Amino acid sequence: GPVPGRSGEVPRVRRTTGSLPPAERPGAGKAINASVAAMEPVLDRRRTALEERAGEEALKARLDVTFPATPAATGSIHPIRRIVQDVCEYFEHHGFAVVLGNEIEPDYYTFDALNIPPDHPAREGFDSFWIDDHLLLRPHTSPIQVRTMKLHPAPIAIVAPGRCFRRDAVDARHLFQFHQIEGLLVDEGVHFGHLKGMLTGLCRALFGPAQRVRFRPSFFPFTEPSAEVDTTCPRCKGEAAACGMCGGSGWIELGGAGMVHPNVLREAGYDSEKLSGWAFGFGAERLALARYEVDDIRRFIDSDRDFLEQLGTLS
Ligand code: 2U9
Repeated sequence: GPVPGRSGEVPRVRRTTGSLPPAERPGAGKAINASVAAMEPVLDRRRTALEERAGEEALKARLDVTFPATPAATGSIHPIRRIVQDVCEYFEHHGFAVVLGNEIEPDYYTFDALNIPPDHPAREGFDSFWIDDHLLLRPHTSPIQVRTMKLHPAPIAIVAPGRCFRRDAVDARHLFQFHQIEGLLVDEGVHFGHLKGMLTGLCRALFGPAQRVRFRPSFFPFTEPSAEVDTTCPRCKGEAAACGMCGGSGWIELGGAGMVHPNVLREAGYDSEKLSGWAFGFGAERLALARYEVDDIRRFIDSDRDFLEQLGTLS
C-alpha cells in the first residue's frame, strides 16, 4: 500500500505550494488541510473494516470444522423399556399383536375371569392396591388377555406388556410397581411344546444363542399344567460355581407359564373342547436385572444419570 511520509500524494501536493505566488499560499495550505481532514474518517473506517476481516480469517484458521461436535444431551431409552420393546419385537416377528390395557381394572377381569374365585387365597396373595370394593390397580396384565378374548374369536396371538402394582415392601428384589409382559396363544391344537419353543427362542433373542430354558412344575389357578420358567444364568453361563447372580444354581427364574385353564377359556366365551392355549407371565425388571447384571431393582427408579447413561440405549 502507499507509504506515509515524503513520497505520499499529500506531501507531494504540499511541496507544490512553494511555487505559488505568496498571496495564494495560505489559501492553498488551508484547502489541503481541509482535504486531509475529510479523508481521515474515510481512511479510519476502511482500516477498521480491514482489521475486522483479518481477525475473522485468523479465527477461521484456528477453527477446526472437522473436530467432533459436543453431543447434545438427548436422553436415552430406559433399560426396562428396552426389555419390553425387545420382547414385543420378538413376538411381533412371530405374528403376535401387542395389546395395551388399563392400569385400573374391576376385580372381575383381574380375578374372577382367571379362575380365581372371591374366597381364593390367590386373591390375597397378590396384595393389591384397592380403590373401592371392586376396582383395583392391576397386579398383572392378564385383564388385557381376558378383554381381548371376549372381543375377538380364536385364534389369537398377543403379548400384553405394562405397568403393574402390588403392595410389596421395597427391597433389592421388590418394588410396589413393576412391569409385566404376558403372552397368550389360543388356537386348535396348541400344546406345551409350542410354549417351550417360543420361550426358548425369546431367551436366546434376549440373552444369546447358547441360552437354555427349564420348566419346573408349579401351580396357578389360570393355567393347568403350570410351570416356573428358568433360563441359564447369563453371568456364570450355568457354570454355577460361587455365582452371586444365580446363587450357585446356574439358573435364574423369569416367571411362570402353562396351558390356559379350560375354565378361563370358557369364561372368555371360547369352546374349551375345540381350543387350547398357552400363557406366560414374566417380570420385565427381572429380565433387566439378569440382562444388565444389576444388583438392586431400586436402581431402575432412582433416576441416577450415571446409571442411565451406562445402561440406556438410543432408539
Ligand atoms: C389368561 C390366561 C392365563 C399368565 C401367566 C404367570 C403364569 C405368572 C407372574 C408371576 C409373578 C409373572 O413375575 S411375575 O409378575 N405370572 O407366573 N402368568 S401364566 O396366564 C394367563 C394370563 C391370562 C387369560
